[in-house]
Amino acid sequence: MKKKVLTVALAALLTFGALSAPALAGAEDVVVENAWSRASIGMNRPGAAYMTIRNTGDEPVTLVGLATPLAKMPEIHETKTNAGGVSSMSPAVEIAIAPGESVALEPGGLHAMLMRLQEPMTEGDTFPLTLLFEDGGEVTVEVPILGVAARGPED
Ligand SMILES: [Cu+2]
Repeated sequence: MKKKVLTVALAALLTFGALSAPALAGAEDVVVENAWSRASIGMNRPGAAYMTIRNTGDEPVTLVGLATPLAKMPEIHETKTNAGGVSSMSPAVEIAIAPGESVALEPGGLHAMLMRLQEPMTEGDTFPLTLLFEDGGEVTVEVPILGVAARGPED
């Protein structure tokens, strides 16, 4: 009986999808702006990348992971500073972005941590970074590598 309900629901979903194509919401509605990163000193320290992720759709989207040929272990991290002024980073498992909202990855907050760099990050180069969303969608951005002392996308 449970199976039958599921089948009906699936049929309804497929019909809806066919009728409303190509306007399915989700990762397709994600716009990434102002991506940037800093040049690295060698490859022993991880790199970091920053950007604004905007959900222009009508459905919430959830960022669940990252992929890039530049680093073997790219992770979303969050920097937090405690009452004593001590900063620490921890992995942010998933980041939900409500419809019409945006999330900023910026120094001192959320960031894309690029661990186990496969090559040095050289000023003037770019690298592709793919954002993986819960609905299976992906958005790839080309991230410019700025100077070692850059503090924002305009530096
Ligand atoms: Cu980090």
